Amino acid sequence: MITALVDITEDFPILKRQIHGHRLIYLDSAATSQKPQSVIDVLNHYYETTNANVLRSVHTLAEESTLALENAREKIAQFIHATSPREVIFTRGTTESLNTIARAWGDKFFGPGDEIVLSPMEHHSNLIPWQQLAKRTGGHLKFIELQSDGTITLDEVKRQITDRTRIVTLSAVSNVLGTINPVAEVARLAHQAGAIMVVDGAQSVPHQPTDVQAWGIDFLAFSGHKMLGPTGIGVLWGKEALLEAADPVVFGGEMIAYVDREDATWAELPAKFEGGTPHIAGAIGLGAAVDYLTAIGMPRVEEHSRILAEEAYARLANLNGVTVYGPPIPRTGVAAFNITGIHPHDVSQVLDSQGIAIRAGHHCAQPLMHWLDVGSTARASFYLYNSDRDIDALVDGIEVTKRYFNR
Ligand code: 7TS
Repeated sequence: MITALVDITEDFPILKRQIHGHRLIYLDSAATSQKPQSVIDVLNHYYETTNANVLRSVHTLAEESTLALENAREKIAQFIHATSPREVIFTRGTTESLNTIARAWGDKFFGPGDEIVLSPMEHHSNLIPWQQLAKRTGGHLKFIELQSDGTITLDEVKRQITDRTRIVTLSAVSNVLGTINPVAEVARLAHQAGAIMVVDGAQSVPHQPTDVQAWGIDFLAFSGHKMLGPTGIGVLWGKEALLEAADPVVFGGEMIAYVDREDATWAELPAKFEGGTPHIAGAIGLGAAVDYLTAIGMPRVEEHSRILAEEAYARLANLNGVTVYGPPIPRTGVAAFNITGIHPHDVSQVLDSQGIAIRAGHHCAQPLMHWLDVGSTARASFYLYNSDRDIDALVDGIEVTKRYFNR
């Protein structure tokens, strides 16, 4: 019996909703997670009591607001084991973080003939910014070919890295296959070749402990909304020396040291990369999400997410006419599948009629869909408020769907 972690479903008010007369079974956390009451309360409390712009005015609200923002930054720095909060840049999310790295570091240090090594399982957010960087500079993309189960081997990584490789980038966890990639080992190979290692942590930071120093990586991107926080807030973490060396990409208020009519100089980190008014409430809400996850303990969250994803794989793979993608074990967070002869959108719709929310589509990973030789898949994804009761419901729901379409 896999229960939701310490019966925390009570903490998530949305899980009390009924959908088409059924208990909501939310299996779409890889798209966005639900939010605990403590995060919702912190957002309300901020707007009710503290709201003011940060880093500029000298009045009580402005000072409290700035303190709350910096307090959140500090918590997030500790959560990912950053050396300093100066390395934590607030962005809108993983997508903006990865685009920022490609612009800020890439446009300065990547040149003609240089190579970016990445995998075909990347989300478009960790592919298109590199395609565009290569186009702007005359560089190339090289792909780490996948094993048949959707994993990568270090031998294949070694095969793709050359002395022209300047950037190696990988999602720590695939949003479709659930594959857990060996980012620390790949970072070592990248560094041996003199390349930097960029990690897309959108699906890993919510589900497993993150230690950027132990991993030995250079940049990490992740989103607040997939880890119990608000939408519109995310993080770009980078090693301080690399962030110092890189150029800002958003110019305007609060990111400068000095401005005259013709030119400007840049503020210290992290302000250099945070031009304009940040999503203050969002950052504070993400701090509250980090508090919530830390109180439970990320090792427990990791175990829970893995057990659910592996259990889901095993149960779905046992059903007639159902194909599940990615490695059976180890995996985390997701189980993408297809039912023979039924379009994933139809699967999703029939499941929705039973209160079950999943995602169907290409999951912003079209090259991976080509590799799988499918147009799209259905995908159930799990988080700490799910239990094996939800997998039971999914399995029953799939059987209902098959009967509905006479399969
Ligand atoms: N990278 C990965 C691995 C992701 O799974 C996602 C979002 C992103 C980047 C982009 O994150 P964003 O917050 O900037 O949008 N993945 C998904 C998904 O799997 N279903 O909906 C969004």
